[in-house]
Amino acid sequence: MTVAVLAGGVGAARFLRGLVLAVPPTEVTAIVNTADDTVMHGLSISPDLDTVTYTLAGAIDPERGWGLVDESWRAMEALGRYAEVRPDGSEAAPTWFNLGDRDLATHFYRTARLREGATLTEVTAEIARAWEVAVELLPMTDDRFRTVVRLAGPPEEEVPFQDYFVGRRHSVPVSGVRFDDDGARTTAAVEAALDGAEAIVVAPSNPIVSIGPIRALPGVDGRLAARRERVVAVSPIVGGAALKGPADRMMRELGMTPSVAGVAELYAPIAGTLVVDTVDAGLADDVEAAGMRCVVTPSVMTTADDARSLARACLDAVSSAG
Ligand code: FO1
Repeated sequence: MTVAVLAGGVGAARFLRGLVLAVPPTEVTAIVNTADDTVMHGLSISPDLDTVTYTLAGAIDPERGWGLVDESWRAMEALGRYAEVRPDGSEAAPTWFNLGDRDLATHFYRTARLREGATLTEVTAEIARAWEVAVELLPMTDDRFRTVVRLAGPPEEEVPFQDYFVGRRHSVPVSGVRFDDDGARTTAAVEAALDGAEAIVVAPSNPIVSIGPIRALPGVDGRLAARRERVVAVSPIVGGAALKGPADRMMRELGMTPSVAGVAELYAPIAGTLVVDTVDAGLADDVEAAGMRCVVTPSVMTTADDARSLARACLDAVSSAG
């Protein structure tokens, strides 16, 4: 069964690790959020693409969920010397965003290839090949597309996504999210995956800042809605809380209900089924009232086997939807 997965970072990567135990990796395409991308030290960094690549390669740091396992940090330590002499107002030598020594090689390669004129889609495929990842990894767009977060303050201010997420450890209240998209478009490869996959899974990623950007690209919601019976979403909210990251707080701060019912309201236009954890079984009626079928199954992915069972439940939901 060919499967397309709308993916953010850690939650999606763990889901994909299980999916490739349930179907051959060559039948899987991941459409990955690039709205978290940033430039540090002049290097093009694509955190969600890297998290998915490293996880599928078995090289991710399992504790952090990002970056490489057994990483060393000598370049970051060496940068500290320059951070001390940097004049006021200079952004040289940022040390708040941690780039491991071996991880740097990925950013060197991506940056150099983009400068040579390669597209992000091409470079992502090359990086995946280097890591022997057989899943097709597609950035959601080859164009510049950035999430901008409005902090509630005071004072209220807009900051780039990584300033909020890493710089402020996503611990400050948010009053808005917008996308700086410059007319970005999907690629032909993304469109082919959305139109052709036998099943489409919305991974358990943040619905606002991970799945939201993919859905904001022109045509994506329309393509998903047209195939709604083949689309299944996994709730990233379990028992009213996000398993990782700020999804629950963000939903509340932006006026949504941080529960599987709130997730159902967001996804009902594009997905026929919502998969929720057993702790949320009592909210199945609310999910159905929002217009989605509800599948209740353990969804916390502690082991690869948990992830495989969750992936299987998603594929079964699509098969039984006809
Ligand atoms: N997340 C952090 O919490 N702190 C970091 O210093 C950090 C550095 C980093 C470097 C490369 C990379 O690919 C990812 C990195 N992340 C870091 C993770 C990442 O920024 C976020 O998890 C995602 O953007 C949210 O999906």
